[in-house]
Amino acid sequence: MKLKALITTLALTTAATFAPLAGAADDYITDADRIVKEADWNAMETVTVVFEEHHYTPENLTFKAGVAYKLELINEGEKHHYFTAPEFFRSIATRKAMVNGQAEIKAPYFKAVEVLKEGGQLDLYFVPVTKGTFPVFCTIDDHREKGMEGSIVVE
Ligand SMILES: [Cu+2]
Repeated sequence: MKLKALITTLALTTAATFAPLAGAADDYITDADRIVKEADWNAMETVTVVFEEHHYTPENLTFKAGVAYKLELINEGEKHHYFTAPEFFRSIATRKAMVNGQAEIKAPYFKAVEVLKEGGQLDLYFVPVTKGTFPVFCTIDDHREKGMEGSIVVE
């Protein structure tokens, strides 16, 4: 999907849900920044996903549009694993990603994140914006075929 089309989708989808956008949005990053700023981070909900060979627990996630979330991605497996969800990552307003309380990454959105084996952890702070069902999977070797996939619902 082209960025322009995504922006239009974001504007149309969010207008009726929780945060009215001022006219036609033409700047994805500005909109995401505003949504992040306006979210109630004191009411943030924490969701944890554990990676192991070869599955996510839980494998299906549900988020509410407009709510502030911390998504903890923890790898308890013996291999590295990906959390690849490009459509989902572009449907949310990302605040930041934090790695083991030691580093923060600020970016408008991600395509995939890799969490390293035996205890690696990445925390993603975001606000779901666009409703829908999005796939998530691991792109390493045959992990997806072995069951390392799931779905993310934004409602
Ligand atoms: Cu994997």
